[in-house]
This record gives sequence, C-alpha cells and structure tokens, in this order.
Amino acid sequence: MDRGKPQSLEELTRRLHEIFESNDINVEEVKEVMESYKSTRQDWEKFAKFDKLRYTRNLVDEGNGKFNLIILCWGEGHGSSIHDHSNSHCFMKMLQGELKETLFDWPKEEGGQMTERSHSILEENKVAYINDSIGLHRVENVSHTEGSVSLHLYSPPFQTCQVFDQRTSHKSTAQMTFWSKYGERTPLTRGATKENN
Ligand code: CSS
Ligand code: FE2
Repeated sequence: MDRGKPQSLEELTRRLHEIFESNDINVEEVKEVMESYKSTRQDWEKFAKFDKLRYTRNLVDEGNGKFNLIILCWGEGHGSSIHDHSNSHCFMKMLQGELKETLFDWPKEEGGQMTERSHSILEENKVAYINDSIGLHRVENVSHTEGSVSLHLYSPPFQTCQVFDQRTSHKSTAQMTFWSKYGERTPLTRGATKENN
C-alpha cells in the first residue's frame, strides 16, 4: 500500500499505527515510511527538550501498546552506553544533525575488551535499524557545535535494557526513563535515577 510520503510527524504516527495493527512486522516497510517523512522542525520541537548533562528521552506516542515513539535530544558530545534492545525492533531516524553509531559483537565471556565491528554516521532524515540478533551498539553525537535530534521506534516497547562496559564486557541492567511525555516534563519520582542508557 503506497499513499505517498507522510507530510507531518502526526501523519507518520498515524501510518505507523496502521502498519503495527498487523503482528507481522516488515522491517523494510517501517524503514521506508520513516525515511520518507522529511523532518520539519515545527512538527517535533515541542518534544525536543535538551539537558546540559545527558541525552534526553521524550515520549511522543505509545503506539496502541505495540510500539513507543520517542524523541531523543543529544547535546554536543552526549552519547549512550553500549546496549542491547531487549528483544525489540529499534528504528532510529535523524530529525536534526547527525549521530555516530558504533556496532559491537555480543561479548562471548566477561573479562575482555569488547570488539568494535563497524561504525557509521547517520545523516539527517536517514533511518538505522538494529535488533539483538544484529548485535549491540553505542550512539553518540560527536559534534562540538550542534545538538542532534532523533526519532526512535521500539517494538514491542521496553522499560529496561542491558548495558555493557567496553573494557571488561561487564553487563548490567539499566532502567529507561522519560525526560518528558507528550511535551510535558516528567516529574522526578523518589528513587528514580537521572541516568540514561
Ligand atoms: N537506547 C537508547 C538510544 S540508542 S537506540 C535509548 O532509547 O535511550
Ligand atoms: Fe540503541
């Protein structure tokens, strides 16, 4: 089914709802529809909230329980840990600026350094895809002058992931938290960490 390019983030969200009504997800179809939306700042600026210290995670849509659509804002030099995707699909579309993605193999045992497989630069409007069978990755804004904004689709949604220490391969579980939901700052609950992954 081809109905042309989504003309707004809202239209893209509607299309994604339709696609995810089916239980068989065609990765190429999702990539194509996300890539065909041309990023327009007015569509997403109300979700794009930066923090000085860490990248932020801002919930845009809960995808009828099938997926989470999240806008991540990466200040200059901000990056993630090496992490997995909790058996979910991960699609990442650039809305502004660029991000560096470094792929890693799953560690075979703890103790040794993790193997860097490859890296690439994701440019504006491009979409990257990963899942646990492909491997692990680290995502970074390596720019010294520009913030980056990316739109992530995770299906099914997940609240924790595993993070890895590059030098030792040591693995731990990290909680994913939202800096804002639907454009509103999330109140900090007692005991919640301010850490991202
Ligand atoms: N896993 C990170 C972004 S890289 S896919 C997160 O959602 O916080
Ligand atoms: Fe990731």
